[in-house]
Amino acid sequence: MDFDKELIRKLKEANSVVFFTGAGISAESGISTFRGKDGLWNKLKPEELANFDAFMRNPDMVWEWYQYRRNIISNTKPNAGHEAITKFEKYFDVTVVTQNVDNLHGRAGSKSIYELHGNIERNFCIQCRTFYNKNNFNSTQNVPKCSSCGGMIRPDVVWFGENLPQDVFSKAEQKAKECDICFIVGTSAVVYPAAYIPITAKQNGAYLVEINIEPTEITTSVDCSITGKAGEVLPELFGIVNKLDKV
Ligand code: BV8
Ligand code: ZN
Repeated sequence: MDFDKELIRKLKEANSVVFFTGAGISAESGISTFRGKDGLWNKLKPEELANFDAFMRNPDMVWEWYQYRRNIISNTKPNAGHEAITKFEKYFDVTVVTQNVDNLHGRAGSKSIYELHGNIERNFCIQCRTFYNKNNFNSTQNVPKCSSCGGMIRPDVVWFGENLPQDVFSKAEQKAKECDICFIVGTSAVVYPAAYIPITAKQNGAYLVEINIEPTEITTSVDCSITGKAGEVLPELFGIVNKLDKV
């Protein structure tokens, strides 16, 4: 794979790097994306499942959907794309800002991760906010009740119409403002305010690099667009960096 000379020059100089990721980086782990041809949102409407009103209307159906996704995620593992990002930590101050709730960056061992849309392995009571991790409910198909107040338990993910965790978002935004290079990996960049992260990086002088199998909403604003699978491009790119005499 041939990489743009300017990108190599930027990698030589850079210290801090942000990886802004979406469902595409987990596609090679067998987790379907949202908008791709077999994407989740093609079969099911986000407003019917990934929002609070839908949960209150039919908690068991929404819970069952998250149990179905958890089951897929727990039977898969991080791929070469997730792993390559951990290796970049050898030469750069790396920050992962992800929209993914699948915890695969965490399982790959990335040290600095900001989960903008939460994590499907965590749950909390909607009444008293007691937290429960996934192992408490492996097999329960119906929405479980809180042992301290009897309230319904929901996945700790951000649903449409819900605010992102403010502290997580503002820290991620700060990292975007400080980074030298921002990689945009496997995202259609249409969900807000998450999609402001690469724009904020650009506005603060970062070099934007997109890695995707097809053009997206943000392709016209990036400095370097690499067409390919994240699990193939990122290990190759790390191979190049490894040969650069970066200390
Ligand atoms: C909010 C968790 C304040 C749940 C998710 C401004 C403008 C327009 C709309 C809005 C706006 N501000 C707010 C909105 C509304 C809404 C929004 O953005 N709507 C969009 C659809 C227009 N935003 C919200 O509701 C947010 N909250 O704004 O609160 C507020 C409060 C009250 C009233 C108003 C506002 C909350 C949004 C978070 C929702 N939760 N996930 C769950 O997972 O169940 S979003 C979910 O969908 C993901 O987290 C992710 O963010 C998004 C999916 O996007 P991607 O990850 O990019 O996946 P996608 O399939 O689209 O693309 C995959 C890409 O990978 C493709 O490009 C494909 O080509 C590529 N690819 C595939 N394979 C590979 C690959 N690339 C590389 N390698 C491969 N192998
Ligand atoms: Zn409770």
